[in-house]
Order: sequence, then C-alpha cells, then structure tokens
Amino acid sequence: MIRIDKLPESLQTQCFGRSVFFTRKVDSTNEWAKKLVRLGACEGTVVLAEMQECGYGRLGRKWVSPRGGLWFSIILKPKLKPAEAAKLVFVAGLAVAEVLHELYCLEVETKWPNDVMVSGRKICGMLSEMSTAKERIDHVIVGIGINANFNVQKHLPRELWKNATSLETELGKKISLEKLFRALLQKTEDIYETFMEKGFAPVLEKWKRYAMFLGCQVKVAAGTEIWNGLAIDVDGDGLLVLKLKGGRILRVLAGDVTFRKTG
Ligand code: BT5
Repeated sequence: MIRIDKLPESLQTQCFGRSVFFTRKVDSTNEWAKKLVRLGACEGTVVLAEMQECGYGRLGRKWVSPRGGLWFSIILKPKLKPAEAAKLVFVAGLAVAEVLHELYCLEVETKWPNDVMVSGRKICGMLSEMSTAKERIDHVIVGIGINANFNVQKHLPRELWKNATSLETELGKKISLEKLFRALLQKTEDIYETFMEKGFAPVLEKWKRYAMFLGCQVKVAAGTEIWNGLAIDVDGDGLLVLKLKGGRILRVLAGDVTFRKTG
C-alpha cells in the first residue's frame, strides 16, 4: 500500500509532484491526467494510483497494473514543436534507468523506444501522449509504469512471464514505493530541465549508455512490416537506425524490437 502521508517527505523538486493526485484504483492514470488538464492542471502535476483497471500501452495494448506497482503520469506543457514530443519518452526512460541503478544497483537496460529492462525482461513501460494546438504542443502526458512490489508469476498473466520482471522478483524483497516515486520525480525533473535547456543530445547520449540492443541483430515489427537487421544507432530525432541485409540503412519511427538469435 502506498503511504500517501509519506510522499511529501523530503521531495525537493521545483515543479514535478508539487501537486500529486492519488487514488487507490483508477481506469488509467493517463486518462485521469487528461481530465485534469481539461480542468486546468498545470505543468508538473502528477497522478498516481495503486492499481489501474484499464492501464494501456502503445496502440491501446493492455498494460497489466496490479497493486504493488508504481503507476503514475506527469503532465507536461513544454514549449516545443509536436515533432519533439517523442523525445520525452527518452527523458523518462533515462530517469527510470538511472534511478533503478542508483537505488538498487540493478543492471538496467533501455530498449528502444519506451522500455526499461532488467535481466532481459521488461520492468517498466512508458507511454507519452500529446495534444496539440496551432502546430504547438498544448500538453504531453508521460505515463510511467514500474513493476515493483509484486511477484510476476503471482500477479501477471502467464503469457507475460517470459518477458516481464519486477523489482520484487529481481531483488527478492519489497522496496519503498514512496522513496522510488520521490527519486523518479526528482530525476525526471532534472533530465527534463537538461532537455529543455541543452536539447536532446545530452539526454540521448546518456540513454544510449544503457542501450544494450545497439550493435545487436534485431527484429523490428511496425504494423504489418517486419524488418531484420543490425541496430546501429538511435538518431537525433529518436529514430532507430537499422542496417538491413545488403547494407541498406533504414530509420524506423515506431515499432517493437526483439532480439534475434544469430548463428
Ligand atoms: C508500454 O506499452 O510499455 C507502455 C506502458 C505504459 C504504462 C503506464 S502505467 C501509467 C500510465 N497509465 C497508463 O494507462 N499507461 C501508463 P507497449 O510498449 O505497447 O507495451 C505493451 C505490452 O507490454 C503489452 O502488449 C504486453 O505484452 C506487455 N505488458 C503488459 N503489462 C505489462 C507489465 N506489467 N509488465 C511488463 N510487460 C507488460
């Protein structure tokens, strides 16, 4: 159970989490955040739920969100062009990777575009949803889901066991959700500030340090298309750069990456 009274303890952020809306159960924190934006919520407002009944990922895919996980969304109103919004998922991904490494000494990996992995399995997924007005971003909701205090085999459906993990499964114990939440707000705010002041390059450079899929043979599924190739880079727009058989270079805007066995 999240101790809501413990949340403000030593939170040092300027903006993120200065307003936190919390509930035990919600359909989706992203959907709740959208409603709050319509009511005038400002940048940095965060919504947090103990469990989600209709959590979702990209393309409306189901995100299973039992009690014990950390499911939250941050409202952002960056002065950016819409094309830049996709980069915010890298801001969040880097923040999660750094915090999981710093707090729990885990060997963490980032996987393009929106996953954080431990032991080759997904421990966190992120979803950024944008709304535009007159060719500018009006707001972006960045949703972050971390499998924390639950056992994967007890609380996630069997079809996810192979590719999902949790902090409890990796560490063999429960962690303080309040401490993790505070650390994530602080780190995400710091990296967001870097992004807004210095641009995407320093964020991407650090994100790539965790990107173990680079240099590997991968399969990328994007809609009905499937490409096999060598993942050689993520470029300055956040696109995956693939070297296909025969040497052709392909830049992929969105898709799902899986590792290919070679040899
Ligand atoms: C994502 O989508 O990974 C984005 C997940 C974002 C969840 C957060 S929680 C707070 C906020 N509120 C929301 O409603 N959403 C956000 P995608 O890359 O499309 O991956 C979805 C796939 O991950 C599913 O099709 C499953 O295969 C798998 N999956 C579902 N639940 C999972 C879980 N708890 N852990 C690991 N994998 C899961």
